[in-house]
Amino acid sequence: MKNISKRNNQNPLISPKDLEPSNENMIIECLLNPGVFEFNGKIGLLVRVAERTVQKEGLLSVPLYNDFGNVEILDFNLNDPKLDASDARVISYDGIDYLTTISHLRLLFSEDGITFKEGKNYLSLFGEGDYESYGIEDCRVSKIEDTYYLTYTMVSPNGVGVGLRTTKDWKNFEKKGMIFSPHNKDCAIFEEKINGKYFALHRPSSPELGGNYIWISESPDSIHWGNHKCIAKTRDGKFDSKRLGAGAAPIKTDKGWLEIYHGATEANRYCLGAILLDLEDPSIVIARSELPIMEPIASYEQTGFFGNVVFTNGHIVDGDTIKMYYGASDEHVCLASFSMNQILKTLGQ
Ligand code: MAN
Repeated sequence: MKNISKRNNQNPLISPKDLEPSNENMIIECLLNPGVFEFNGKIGLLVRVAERTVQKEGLLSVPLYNDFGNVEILDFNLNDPKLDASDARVISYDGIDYLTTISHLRLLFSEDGITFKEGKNYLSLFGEGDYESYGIEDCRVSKIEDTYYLTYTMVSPNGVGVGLRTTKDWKNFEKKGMIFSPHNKDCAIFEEKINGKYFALHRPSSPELGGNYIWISESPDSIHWGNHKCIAKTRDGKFDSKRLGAGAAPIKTDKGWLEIYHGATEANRYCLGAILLDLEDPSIVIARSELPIMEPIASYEQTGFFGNVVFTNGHIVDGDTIKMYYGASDEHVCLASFSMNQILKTLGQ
């Protein structure tokens, strides 16, 4: 069964033109991949805002944060043979990679889950320090007791790792530093402890031997992680043949922990699949999608900043319904819903 998701008919819900850039030198290129949470009776999105410097004719300009946290601009001549600009997300010049955009995270709130406004009196979250100098991306929000755990991608010339910040009120944040060192991303912490321990899904990359696989790890305190186990690998000829990574925190069902994840092919086509993990020992995989539960088929998912992408890292669960927020073409924030039971049926449950 394919595409069992129901897209909201107001999609895309939020697009780059809907928000103001963080300063006058920047333009918002993409709004994507929100972390999702409930707070004070509202639905909150922690949206990734990817900004680019204003482009000049014949040049390709990329933003960088200097040591003082200010944006600097590097210009490359578009005709320079040392420049490889074939991927909209990252360029390479003379063997060195640069991001075309820098991302920060912005808080939006909604009463109905469809119309979102920027939270007044709430600050955006920016990259801070040496390990976030190219920005912060794709935050998962997990709530355990009264604390929200924000796991996000830290990007810097040192590599791509997973950062953790926590908050109780979305105004005061505690920085816990890097919890998974490079290269690692797509980290979601389970929303309850299992046998007294925190669990997290994450995605290290091992290019020579191994690949871009989903791993699970446990921790006594959410900061120090161990007992790493690889639970889901790429599969030749399937929608997740090149890379895969966890979405938001897994959903507890009576059949197991249900995780919606993204899988991409060699051609960078990003689809969503599901995986079911054992309730007592979530390193045991009970079932996994053979076919995607959602594919990029809407026009706004096929064409955009980086086309053919549906990517999720946030949802709200309401009875049997999963209201899933997702990035379409790395450019817009969209909403689709799933029946949990229908997903479980595709997994033979
Ligand atoms: C990577 C990340 C995501 C992005 C996808 C698709 O997984 O950079 O943020 O949405 O690629 O481009």
